[in-house]
Amino acid sequence: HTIKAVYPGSFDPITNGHIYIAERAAGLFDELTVSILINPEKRATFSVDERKTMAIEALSHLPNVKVDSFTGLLVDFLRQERSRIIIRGLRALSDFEYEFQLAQMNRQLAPEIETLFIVTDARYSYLSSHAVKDIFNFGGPVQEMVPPGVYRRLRERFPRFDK
Ligand code: COD
Repeated sequence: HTIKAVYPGSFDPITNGHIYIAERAAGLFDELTVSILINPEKRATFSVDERKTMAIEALSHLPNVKVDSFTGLLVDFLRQERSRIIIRGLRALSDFEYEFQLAQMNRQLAPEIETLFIVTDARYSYLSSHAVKDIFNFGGPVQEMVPPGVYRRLRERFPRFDK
C-alpha cells in the first residue's frame, strides 16, 4: 500500500529550508502533502491562497507532492488524509522545545500517528519565514533564501523596501 506523509506548517512564506525538508521527505514516502494551517487568530503576511500558490510553484519539481490547507487539529487532517506520519524540520536546538511539545500533544491526541524529524541542511540552519521577512524589510538580500516566486511576491507586497 502507499505510504503518505504530511508536512504541516504556516509556510508564510515557503523558504528554501522548507523546500529542502519537502524534497527529503518526498524521497522517502510515496506521497507527501504539504499542508498550510488556516489560522484566523494569527495574522499572517500572505493569505492562505497566496501561500498555497507559492508552495505549489516551489514544489512543482516533485511529482509526488501536493499542497493543501487545513483548519482545526492537525491529527484530524491526517486522519482525513489517511496518513499516520507528520514530518517536521529541525534546525537548531531552539526548535526542539516547541517541536517536542507539539509532538507530545499530537501523540496524546492520536497515538497511532508518528512525528518524524528531518534535520535541516547546514545552508538553511538559520533560515525561517520570519527571518526572511525581517531581512527583506530592512533592505537585506533574501534572493538566495527563497524561491523566485516568493522573492517576486515579497517585492510586490513591500515595494518601499525593494532595492
Ligand atoms: N530548515 C528546516 N526546517 C525548517 C526550516 C529550515 N530552514 N524552516 C522551517 N522549518 C520547519 C519548522 O521547524 C517546522 O517543523 C516546519 O518547517 C514548518 O515551519 P513553519 O514555521 O512554517 O510552521 P509552524 O511551526 O508555524 O507550524 C505549526 C503547525 C501549523 C503545524 C501547528 O501550529 C498546528 O498543527 N496547528 C494546528 C492545531 C493543532 O493541531 N495543534 C496541535 C495540538 S496543540
